[in-house]
Amino acid sequence: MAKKRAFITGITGQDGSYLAELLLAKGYTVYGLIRRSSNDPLVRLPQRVRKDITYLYGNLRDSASLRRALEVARPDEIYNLAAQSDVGVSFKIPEETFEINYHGLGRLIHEAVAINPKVRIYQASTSEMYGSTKPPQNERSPFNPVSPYGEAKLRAHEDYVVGYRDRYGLFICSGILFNHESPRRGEHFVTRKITQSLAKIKLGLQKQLELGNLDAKRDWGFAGDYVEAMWRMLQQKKPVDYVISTGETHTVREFLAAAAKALGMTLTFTGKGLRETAMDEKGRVLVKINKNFYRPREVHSLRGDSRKARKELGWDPQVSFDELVTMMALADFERVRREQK
Ligand code: F7E
Repeated sequence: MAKKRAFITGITGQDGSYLAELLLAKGYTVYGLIRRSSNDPLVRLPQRVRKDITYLYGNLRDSASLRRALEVARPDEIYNLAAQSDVGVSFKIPEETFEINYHGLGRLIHEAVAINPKVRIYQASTSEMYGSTKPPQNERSPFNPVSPYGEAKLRAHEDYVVGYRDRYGLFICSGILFNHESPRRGEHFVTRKITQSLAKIKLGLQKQLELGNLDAKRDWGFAGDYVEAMWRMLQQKKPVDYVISTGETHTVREFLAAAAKALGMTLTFTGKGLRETAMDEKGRVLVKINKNFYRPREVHSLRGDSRKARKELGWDPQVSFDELVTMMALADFERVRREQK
């Protein structure tokens, strides 16, 4: 049988790198869309995987570039992981966020279907679409996004995933993924920001860490587990949308305390709101609140109910919250220590 061909947008990100590894291990030929840039776009991809991927230049703002890349890749499966994925930043660049996260999907579908009407498409949808909906959130919960990011992703889901599937019978589905993290997570997301800064503090390279809202609750899973669910969705007989989550929720404060513990530090929290601080055993203030890291509107509490995926896809998260935090904290500690030498 001919090898299956997969096309991944966003291959240079955390999820793209884990998904590429998974698909290569399953015997796929993997094509990755990358933007032309002066920095090395492949930094997050482990060396052993880099050489097995065919990179094609293009981006979601440019239909002609997508067409050219897709004509080379001729994929059986497309995973649309490229996005302006920073929720806080989306308040500052709402048009650009819509351009990529909404119109980008439209362009990708039009070009892909013109080449192969039977192509299977996975769309990276998100728990941010739930916004102010109270937890637990599942496939039947109402969507109430509170950020330009959440709104753009919701419109893409409703117009292109649900809309095109119903109207044109395309094989396209959304994975509604709750937060998923790893040592490869981008450094501006709160989990990596915490583990990287604590590693530097522990090694005497940084004095303090500044954060925003510590009360926000997130359902954090391991990205390596979540890409398995993406693949399973495209192997189903019919395209169906699924919530992918652990079902457990923790505050940012809990993540911070657990990461400190993994590095042998005990944090004591005092004060409230903007005056809250976290001190170490010696009374040194390691964490302060900076109002600039608060968002104009916040998603206060997310906890996904992924029973449908567990039942129909046979998918289960393998890494617990404590294992995830420890994995990230130790990976950053080792990396910072290595780079220091
Ligand atoms: O924020 C709070 C912040 O930026 C988590 C993206 O992958 O997951 C991610 O979106 C929480 C928020 O992720 C800081 O206010 C406090 O409540 O790590 P985050 P996110 O916004 O949940 C979803 C599923 C996606 O789809 C997105 O693409 O942490 N927080 N202090 C902070 N957040 C950041 N970034 N930095 C802080 O200093």
